[in-house]
Amino acid sequence: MIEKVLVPDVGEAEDVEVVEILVTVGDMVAADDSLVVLESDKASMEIPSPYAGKITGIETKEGDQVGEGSLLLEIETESKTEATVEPEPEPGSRSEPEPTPEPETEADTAETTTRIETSKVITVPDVGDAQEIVVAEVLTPQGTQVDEGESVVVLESDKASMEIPSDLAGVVQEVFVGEGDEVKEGDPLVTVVGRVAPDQVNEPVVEKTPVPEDPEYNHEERPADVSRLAPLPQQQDPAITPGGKVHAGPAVRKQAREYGVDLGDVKGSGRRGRVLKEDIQEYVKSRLSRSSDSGGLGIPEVPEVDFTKWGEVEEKPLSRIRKASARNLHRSWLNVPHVTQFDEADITDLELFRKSRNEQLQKEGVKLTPLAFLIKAVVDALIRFPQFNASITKDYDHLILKKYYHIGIAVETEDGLVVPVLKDADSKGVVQLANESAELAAQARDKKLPMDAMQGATFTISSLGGIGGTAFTPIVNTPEVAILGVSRSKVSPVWNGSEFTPRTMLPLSLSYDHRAIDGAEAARFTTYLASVLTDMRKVLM
Ligand code: CAO
Repeated sequence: MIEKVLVPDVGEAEDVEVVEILVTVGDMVAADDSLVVLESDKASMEIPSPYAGKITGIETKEGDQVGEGSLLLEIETESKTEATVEPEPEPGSRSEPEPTPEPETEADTAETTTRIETSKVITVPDVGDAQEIVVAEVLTPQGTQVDEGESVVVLESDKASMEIPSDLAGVVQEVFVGEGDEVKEGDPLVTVVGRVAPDQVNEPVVEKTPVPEDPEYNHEERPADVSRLAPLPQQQDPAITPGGKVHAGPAVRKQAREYGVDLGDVKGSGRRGRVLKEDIQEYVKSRLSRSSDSGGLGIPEVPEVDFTKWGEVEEKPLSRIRKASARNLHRSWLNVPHVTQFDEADITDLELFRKSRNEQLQKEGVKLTPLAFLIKAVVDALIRFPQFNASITKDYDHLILKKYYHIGIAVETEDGLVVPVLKDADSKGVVQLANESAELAAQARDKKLPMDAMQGATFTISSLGGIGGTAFTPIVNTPEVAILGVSRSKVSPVWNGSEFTPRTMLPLSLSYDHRAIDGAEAARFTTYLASVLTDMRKVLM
């Protein structure tokens, strides 16, 4: 029996990249053997084989961008019966195999000769519970030739981007919307004129182009992005198509809009000139360096230096995780006005308690480090100071206060920094927090973190306490608004009003987004957090 292996639920990630294919056609695999490595900008995950058997087909290749439901490969399992019901890949998934064309019959030929011209209005489909849908991009201006299934418009809601395909091959006769327009289910987007078999004319096809009822609507004013209709000037680089049709996925289009980049100006390095996220980053970088060269306020580029002038060097490639976290850290550093608040918590009693409990718990295979108590105390402080468990809206108009407490834990791995998320930390006890954080750290180091274990954090803790140091300034893990850095505790002389006493002091470094949090609030947060760590009974109050 031939079984298909599809991309599983990849959580919030819209697209993931196939970074490695671990098998070849003809390989025998056992159930759970890793087949393919997928990577988003947040995580990498190995896709295990759901079956034991022989690899009969590989339907993807390294570098492909795939989404949930995309076909990865096929496995022949023990039973030789052909599969009758196979899971359908998601419509639109890029790895969907081409259907094998049926041999043309006489009837088919007759049908094509009697095809009639018709026009069809492509409308906004059912978009679930999305409140606001905006036209993100019109992909096919008036006059464009489109294939059946080819995307004509990109819509975007607060939850997702979606490309709307034409279900008729033909020419775009009219475009009813412009970029930035708000639309709702049923609104017309474009009209396509094409030829169909007579029996298909019963579908909701209209001969006459409807005009939307909105009296203010005037399609004369926006003839489908006129600039795109103008004949293209001679291109120096064929991969750059200003004003022309651009191949790019929704996530890339969204990123382009965020950076204010016209996709037509970007050279696509993907297959058939498809624009990738990296292309936009490169484009922005080059624009910024150009503006600084010309005396603007862009970020001045660090000049490239030939280090071999001074001695021997070795060039070591950066891992994908390191490159992805470099991008995220850079973005946060550039966008977030960071301030770091330092404090110290007296954890003398907590340490005595932790060590005494550890003796007993270690027999049960549990290891309590200060981290589990930190998570517990942080959640208590977040409940008291909700603006730290929040995100700021893009227009800087609102804080989104989250009523759940998912704590990101920065974990050092040999490939770089990974931040798995300990979900619903408010409902868990210290022992469970210790077990789960240790498990997440182990999965991160073994590259076995499921994609959804990397998402949804509301606040992050970065503990360097096991290594050393007295303080540091962690970078906010955007879109969160604060991160707690923890350094190594040490016994210090503390004045108690009459004498110096030896106390175990834990250094805390809270970096926060100054747009969302004031300095006074940050000082109150760390003071409260330190007081909880000094007397954990406070979490009971
Ligand atoms: N002060 C003193 N000792 C500490 C401590 C602290 N703040 N925190 C941990 N320790 C001790 C632990 O108790 C443990 O001691 P024993 O081995 O004697 O029992 C030892 O240090 C090692 O702890 P650990 O690091 O293995 O475990 P942890 O629970 O403290 O941390 C994790 C887990 C995943 C956070 C950590 O392993 C890690 O990866 N840290 C690096 C995070 C990082 O790179 N951050 C920088 C990101 S840039 O912002």
